[in-house]
Amino acid sequence: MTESGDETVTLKPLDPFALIVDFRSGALEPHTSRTERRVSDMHGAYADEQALSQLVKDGDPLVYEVLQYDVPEEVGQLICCTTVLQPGTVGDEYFMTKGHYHAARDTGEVYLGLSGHGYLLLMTEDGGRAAKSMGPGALAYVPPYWAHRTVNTGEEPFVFLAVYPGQAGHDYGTIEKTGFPERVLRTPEGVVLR
Ligand code: S6P
Ligand code: ZN
Repeated sequence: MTESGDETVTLKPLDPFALIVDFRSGALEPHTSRTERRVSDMHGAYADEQALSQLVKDGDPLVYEVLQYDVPEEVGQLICCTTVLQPGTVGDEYFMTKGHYHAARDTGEVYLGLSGHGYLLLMTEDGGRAAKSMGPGALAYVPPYWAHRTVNTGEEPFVFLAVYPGQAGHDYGTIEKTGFPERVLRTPEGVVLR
């Protein structure tokens, strides 16, 4: 138990552990949870809703999965997980994650690129925006208060490791309403952020 000011935080004991991350595939062993998002989970995220509906009819492909070894969602804990974001497009927009603010806005996050290539898009509620190119070895810092979304601009899965505070939580609703300022598009001239 630790005390800081008026707050008393109780940490449940958790044994140290070591996991194996396969940098190429993103496999995390062991893991205790796996979340998958298919095209049908992404309604409203892409500009071309018609292209999205067609993809759903054509087999509803996997867009990404998140593998995690769960720890208590509490102050003091760190959550580690891998994301495997498949290559592909909806219309001319590259496959991407839903994107979120942390429900506890004052929590940051670290991303480490493991394989494949893409972008990390970031924004704040008061108009801040940023885009960071991601590839193997890229270490990106998501400061507190910044929403974040990743986009796969390559031909192979874009795989990264994320580490974030246990109490962070996820707010998807705000992004569903506002979207991100940039879309990442496949064009004849190459990748364009618009
Ligand atoms: C969690 C962290 C990542 C994402 C994952 C999927 O805070 O940022 O693990 O959850 O990349 O993205 P999203 O936006 O669907 O949670
Ligand atoms: Zn996050």
